[in-house]
Amino acid sequence: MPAKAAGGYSRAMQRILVTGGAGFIGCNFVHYIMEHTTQHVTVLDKLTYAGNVESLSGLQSERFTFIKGDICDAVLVDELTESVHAVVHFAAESHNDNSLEDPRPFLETNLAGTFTLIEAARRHGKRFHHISTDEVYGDLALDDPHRFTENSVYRPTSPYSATKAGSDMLVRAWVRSFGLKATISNCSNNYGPYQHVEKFIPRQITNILDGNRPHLYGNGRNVRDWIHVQDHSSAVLAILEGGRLGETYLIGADGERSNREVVEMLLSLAGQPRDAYDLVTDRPGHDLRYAIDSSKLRRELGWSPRFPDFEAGLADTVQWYRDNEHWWRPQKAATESKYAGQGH
Ligand code: NAD
Ligand code: TDX
Repeated sequence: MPAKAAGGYSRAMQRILVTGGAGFIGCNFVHYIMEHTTQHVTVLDKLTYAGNVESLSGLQSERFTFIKGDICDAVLVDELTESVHAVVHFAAESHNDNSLEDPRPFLETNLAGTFTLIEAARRHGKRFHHISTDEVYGDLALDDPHRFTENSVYRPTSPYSATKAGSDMLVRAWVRSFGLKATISNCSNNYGPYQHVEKFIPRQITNILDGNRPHLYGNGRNVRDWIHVQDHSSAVLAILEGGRLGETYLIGADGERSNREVVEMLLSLAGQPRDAYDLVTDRPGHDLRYAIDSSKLRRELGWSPRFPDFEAGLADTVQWYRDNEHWWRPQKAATESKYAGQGH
């Protein structure tokens, strides 16, 4: 994408629209913005199975508005986009396993929803930040010395990552064709509070808390590059404030661990034998390894992670799930029965 002058956003701007703000990363970002800026935040969220308004409880009401709605609703999106200075777009169907069962909602939300938002942003000349994932680059061999960079080739492998890749391409095309004032970030795997129990780390934490054995897909050697969700939030704010329009920034915190290592750490934290897990049928098309080189973000914007110690962050996350059973308990049984139906 062509680089344009930095800016298009400052903390002096008073209103931002956050899509998907009742989901895992979106709600953590909303809490971060409320704490670190004086802005008014409007959340637009459809409250799918993955959204939970409880994750937003306790926010100052005069600086915060919640709207239940769909990012594919062009009339609503147009009205909300007109009323803010910037749009930060987190809303998505986000779980790979679900995309293998039923890809259609991924096409609707991730492609048609993003299209609806960028059309509104370009009509009203608003700053737009698109949240994406490292999965658009496919996977790496375990011994590949390279990591993903902003110049890596797009090679998505799942219905989820294909629709995220498509949404990135739409944003890039709107920048070039219509001068959309956009930036894109592609982040690695997030962990931390408020993550749905369908995802790997919360699923295994809550299995252990329930006295059940963690489930590792395949041989457990797949590698993910973990970043604390608060570090994702600080990176997105840094890009909004200083990122060059039209540019893509990769976000990562050098947190590569195999799934097996993560489960062993969780079992150790629970005082259980490190091998008290089960290997289960692998995910079809399971990406082997993701790894992010975030040096562009660090060099250009001076960003660095504030939670680089994965073991410490994981222990805090375990404690959060211990302390907040009321938040995750209502989703647990339905999630496990869905997995059981899928053969896990
Ligand atoms: P999530 O599934 O926890 O939350 C998604 C939110 O979007 C939910 O609140 C849901 O209700 C809402 N939503 C879904 N469809 C909608 C629609 N049509 N209209 C309005 N709202 C809708 O997802 P997450 O893990 O918080 O991911 C947020 C974003 O970050 C996604 O774009 C994802 O691709 C990206 N991302 C996630 C990770 C990760 O590790 N989880 C890593 C990199 C990038
Ligand atoms: O029970 C499990 N056992 C297991 O071994 C689950 C749910 C997962 N896994 C493995 C699959 C992956 O190798 O753990 C790893 C992480 O799985 P997920 O939490 O499903 O995440 P992943 O597929 O890596 O995708 C995540 O990171 C990138 C997010 O869900 C995406 O939204 C994001 O784009």
